[in-house]
Amino acid sequence: MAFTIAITVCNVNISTKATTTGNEFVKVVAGGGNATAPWTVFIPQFVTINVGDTVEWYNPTMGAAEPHTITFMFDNSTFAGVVSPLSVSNTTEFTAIPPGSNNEPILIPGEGGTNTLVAVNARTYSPVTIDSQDKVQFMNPNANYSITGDEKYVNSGWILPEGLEKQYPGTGNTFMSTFEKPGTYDYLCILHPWMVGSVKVVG
Ligand SMILES: [Cu+2]
Repeated sequence: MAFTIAITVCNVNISTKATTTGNEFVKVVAGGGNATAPWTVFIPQFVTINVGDTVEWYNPTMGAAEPHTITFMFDNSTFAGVVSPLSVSNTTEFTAIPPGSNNEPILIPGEGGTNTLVAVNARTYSPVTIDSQDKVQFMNPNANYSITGDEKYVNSGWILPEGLEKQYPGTGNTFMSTFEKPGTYDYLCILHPWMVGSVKVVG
């Protein structure tokens, strides 16, 4: 049964396409399904818009805090891994959210008081951009960002179904982007790298 559902999603994914005529607003679903069978697709997968149009991604998964990201890695050197080992000289007490849940950080003691904390890479978790000069700029959750086409990296951060973002502080429900330059903008979900989409911007 699950296999049949996957095939159906795949068909929708390939055949659906939104086309605008200018200054419009296009919605794209990031994920979907439910707790039993969450989808890992963007629908429509391919959108064609005009310069100045805005795309909004949102996560309609029902009853499951399954996160997705909308991530543009324009420059291969900006590939971002989800898991991030970090060297820390001072440690403190880490408390799981919610308290008592089955969750704790990996903390590996090292020599000379330097420890390694294995954490989630903030540049995959939070909305952030890296511009052509390598300047890193974090944004608030539910970011609304105009892509100029000169960036190296644009990430929505984790997008969760409305209300469920509270389980992951600092995450949001939507990501909006206005496209200022013609071109083809491929993106993926960092958490499910087979989950890919593309925005074609025509002038
Ligand atoms: Cu995903």
